Amino acid sequence: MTNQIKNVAVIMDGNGRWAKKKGLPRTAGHLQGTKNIRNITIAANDLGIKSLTLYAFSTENWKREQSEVEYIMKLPAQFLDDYLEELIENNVVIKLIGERDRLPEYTRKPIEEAEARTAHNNGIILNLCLNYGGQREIVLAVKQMIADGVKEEEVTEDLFASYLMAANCNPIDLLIRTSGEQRISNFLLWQIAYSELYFTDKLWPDFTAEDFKEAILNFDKRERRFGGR
Ligand code: V0D
Repeated sequence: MTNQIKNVAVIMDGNGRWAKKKGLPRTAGHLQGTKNIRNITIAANDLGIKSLTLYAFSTENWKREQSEVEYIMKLPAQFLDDYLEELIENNVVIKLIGERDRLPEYTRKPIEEAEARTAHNNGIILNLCLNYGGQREIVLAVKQMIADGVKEEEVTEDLFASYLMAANCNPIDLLIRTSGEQRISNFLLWQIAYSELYFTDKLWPDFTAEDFKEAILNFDKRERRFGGR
């Protein structure tokens, strides 16, 4: 039923608010959000979705308090410590999308090891966008095309797309944003040209596999009604 869905993207918003509601420090919300990445990845894989693209950190977030940023940057290593073996058993492929060179070693290294260990898997592709910005991605693509001496008449949508950081990330069929905000916030821009958009008030740590399935069902209904594109 859902086999036409290739790529679902999610803006995982509301971790800080989740913690505040519970009287916990913001970091507790981020930790809970990390656990939910595991749940939603397994759910999406079970639904036969080809790839799940998650926005975990935007350049704007760098302005947050340094202790919070440090905590967040340690989450990838913790996530992989806790769940990599299980994700491998589920055939998940892990990929990092973003400016890697500006990530601290303790963040980048475990992710690159996970990429290497999962590259040959044939299950869902889990794209983790980290130190990623949609406008930055477009600027970097233009710079590289100029550096490569691409000629004006050679520039096409396909060539341009091949220069994007998220080049091997399929077009997004469905973009979900949790926590009530109805904005793109400099997440994928080029790749959402034909996406359906789905907004929910649920905070990311409260967004369950059931909620995810509901979003997918809603997408299927829209596709059946309008035939897509
Ligand atoms: C914080 C909600 C897992 C969003 C989820 C540094 C806010 C929890 C990862 C992760 C973050 C990244 C790469 C990877 C494996 C896991 C993660 C960040 C934030 C940005 F290969 N959770 N998580 N990355 N949060």
